[in-house]
Amino acid sequence: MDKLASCCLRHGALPSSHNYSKPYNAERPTSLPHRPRRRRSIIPVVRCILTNPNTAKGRHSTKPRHADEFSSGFDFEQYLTAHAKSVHEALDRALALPARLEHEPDHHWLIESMRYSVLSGGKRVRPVLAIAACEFVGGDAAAAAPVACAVEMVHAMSLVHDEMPCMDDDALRRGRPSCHAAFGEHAALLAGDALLALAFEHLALGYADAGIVVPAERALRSVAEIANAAGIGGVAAGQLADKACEGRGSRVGVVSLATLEHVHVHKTARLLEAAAVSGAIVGGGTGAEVERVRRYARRVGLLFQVVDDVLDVTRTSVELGKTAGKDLVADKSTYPKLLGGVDKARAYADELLAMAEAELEGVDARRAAPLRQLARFVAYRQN
Ligand code: GRG
Repeated sequence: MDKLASCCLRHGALPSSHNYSKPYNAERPTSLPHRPRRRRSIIPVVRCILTNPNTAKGRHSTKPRHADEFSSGFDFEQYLTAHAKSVHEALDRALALPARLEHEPDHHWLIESMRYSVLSGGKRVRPVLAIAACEFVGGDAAAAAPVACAVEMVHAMSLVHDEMPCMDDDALRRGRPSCHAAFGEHAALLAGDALLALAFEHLALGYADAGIVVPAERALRSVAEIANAAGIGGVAAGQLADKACEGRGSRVGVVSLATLEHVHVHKTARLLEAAAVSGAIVGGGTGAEVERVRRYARRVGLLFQVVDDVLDVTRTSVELGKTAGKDLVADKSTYPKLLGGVDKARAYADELLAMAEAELEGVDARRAAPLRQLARFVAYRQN
């Protein structure tokens, strides 16, 4: 394993000097903003890029390492689009507006703000990862449906809270006003809270509701995995560590590569890992299979963030559907900054991709194809 990659995959501890205090924004809006016009649900359309467009002439060529992969006829674009669509439909059902709320405008408003945040497109990487991992261990895609919806709800709520004025204060997400900009700050905070609660309600009831038979012990393990990834073992902890690093990016050596990795393993990678691991658990994977999936997904998760840092400085807001160049403005440490440029960060991304793919070595190529192609999609995504 490359020295840099091995260093970066050790979870660095945060220096004790980090300041975790942050101002609490207690401002109360005096009135609710205009309600946005209801839109039809957007079924995500996924464009796949499975080779590195920036290095088409071969420096970091990503030609399939296994010739049999293409001869197996696996169509990843079709796989991703079909599963993204089924997840979207399942989320739409899980967030249905009950007719009895017609006369409860505030309750209605809460559910609309949740639907707005979850059904607004997005690549659906985490749910499809859960489904692919479930199938990888021999499970049926249907068994992973509740996990797929739950991780997407947790992801969506983390975006809603991330955009709020007390966090990143961003008015744009997925090419349209972020939840707080569209529904107001109170509603956004509560939409996030309610989505987090609904994720676990859905994990508890989703199997029975859909007539899916999954042993309760497996469902319970997935609850523990996703709860840990959302909270102190992942996203919430990583976000706080990330906020503590803001304003320190331009001071050389203040934020180390180990600290940056600690932030991103928690803030970003851990939820992708939990999605895949939970998919493998409900799919009936053995202990060894689940751990193989975990190692694969941890690398894909970190890869996801390295690519995110690169996109932040190489793409426009229109291309990303969110505000580009934010890391510079917040004076954050990023992989391009700490590794010495975009090319070095891209090279690190290629290393992580190779490490993720290495976890799939020795497995039947047809069975490994969705996870392998998903890793490449994460590596070469354009937004
Ligand atoms: C989860 C309890 C809990 C709290 C949330 C605000 C917060 C605490 C965390 C922020 C986490 C965050 C926004 C991390 C960034 C991860 C990331 C790179 C998101 C972009 O994901 P994509 O590209 O988005 O998959 P789409 O729109 O495609 O779904």
